[in-house]
Amino acid sequence: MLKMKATALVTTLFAGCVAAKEKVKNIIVDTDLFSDVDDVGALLLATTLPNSNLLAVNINVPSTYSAHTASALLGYYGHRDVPLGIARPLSNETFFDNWAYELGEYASKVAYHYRDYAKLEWKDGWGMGELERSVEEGTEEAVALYRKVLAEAEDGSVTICSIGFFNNLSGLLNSTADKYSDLDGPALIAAKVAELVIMGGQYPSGSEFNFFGDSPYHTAHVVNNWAGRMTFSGNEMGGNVYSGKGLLDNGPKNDPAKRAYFWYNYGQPRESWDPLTVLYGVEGLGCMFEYEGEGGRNYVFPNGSNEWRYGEAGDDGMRGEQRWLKLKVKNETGGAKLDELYLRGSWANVPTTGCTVSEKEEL
Ligand SMILES: *[C@@H]1O[C@H](CO)[C@@H](O)[C@H](O)[C@H]1NC(C)=O
Ligand SMILES: *[C@@H]1O[C@H](CO)[C@@H](O)[C@H](O)[C@H]1NC(C)=O
Ligand SMILES: *[C@@H]1O[C@H](CO)[C@@H](O)[C@H](O)[C@H]1NC(C)=O
Ligand SMILES: *[C@@H]1O[C@H](CO)[C@@H](O)[C@H](O)[C@H]1NC(C)=O
Ligand SMILES: CC(=O)N[C@H]1CO[C@H](CO)[C@@H](O)[C@@H]1O
Repeated sequence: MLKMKATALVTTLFAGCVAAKEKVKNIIVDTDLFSDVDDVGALLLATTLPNSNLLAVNINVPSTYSAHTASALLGYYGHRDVPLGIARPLSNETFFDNWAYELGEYASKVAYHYRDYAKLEWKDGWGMGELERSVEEGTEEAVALYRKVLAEAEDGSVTICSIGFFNNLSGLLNSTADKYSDLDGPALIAAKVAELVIMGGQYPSGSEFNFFGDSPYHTAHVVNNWAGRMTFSGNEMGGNVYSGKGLLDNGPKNDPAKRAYFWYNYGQPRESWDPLTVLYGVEGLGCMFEYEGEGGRNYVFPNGSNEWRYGEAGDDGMRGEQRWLKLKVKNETGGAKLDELYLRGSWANVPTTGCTVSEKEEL
């Protein structure tokens, strides 16, 4: 009954906004799956959009729980074998909202309750030591994973969606020849990466958390030195689009993304910085987005603030095309589109066999 209702809703919404049919894209997601639930929305899209061929997920925060959560989500949404990388050294941190004292922690909960879907092992009774060892053994160091996956990909075929911090990408730029490739970081990127799509910054200028929140030097290193095509998704766009309500109201009862949204924001929708970024990364402009700032380049200051500059060819002469994204539809329409895509992805992935969380753990 509920499923039929949701399907009807999805069909109706889709009629109004049909994205241009693009070809399937090779996607790597670089996520700070930890302190905000919109990373879960983004991973739901990366694992379920028909045009997404997810090559790898890299995590740019060191929490052991982030790796277990990503592994559980990948397994649940049918991508158990997608390789997972994480920045080391690992920590046992969990998120605590000591800023607004409003938001809940979801990562350890998703990781634990959906552990049977994960490729990373989590046995009952395990403490931090075992959980950490499981991540050490079951994931790769993030920069090594970038190099491996890029080396194996077709030339010019990879879209990287950066929806968190920049340590791993900075490490990729600094990397040198290894067992995966004779090319150094910049040469490997030039050969393999079609586009780097970044959630971060404010446009045309301002200050945003992904840019300043962890290591603004790494942000500046990546944004100011990356030679290829870059597209930015700014705070002003995702911060005005709310999504998740559809999933909370009409999603499958035991869907992990639905529960993550519930645990994090107590039943309220959430800003959509990361999911919009992945949606663009996979589908391109479609009917949702348009470009701004053509002919200019983003510049990041050492404090992580950024500014769009239209200059002489000079310093930037060797750099690729850069634009920032603007919504072409109303903010509400953008949120409704995301909700519709979350519902499609989650209803298409209700496990029919094997371990179902519903039978084991009613939450
Ligand atoms: C978490 O990490 C800290 C610092 O490394 C350590 O002192 C503590 O024992 C760890 N906690 C658990 C539960 O393993
Ligand atoms: C990469 O090298 C730059 C200096 O060229 C340095 O500032 C940055 O910290 C390095 N990145 C990493 C992840 O170590
Ligand atoms: C919609 O988002 C834009 C920024 O993308 C913002 O300027 C505008 O105020 C928002 N409109 C509403 C009604 O929230
Ligand atoms: C960061 O540095 C730039 C350049 O010095 C300055 O214009 C900007 O106000 C600073 N941003 C913040 C948030 O302090
Ligand atoms: C190889 C490499 O540079 N990896 C970096 C990824 O980011 C972490 C910080 O979170 C650095 O410690 C690593 O050096």
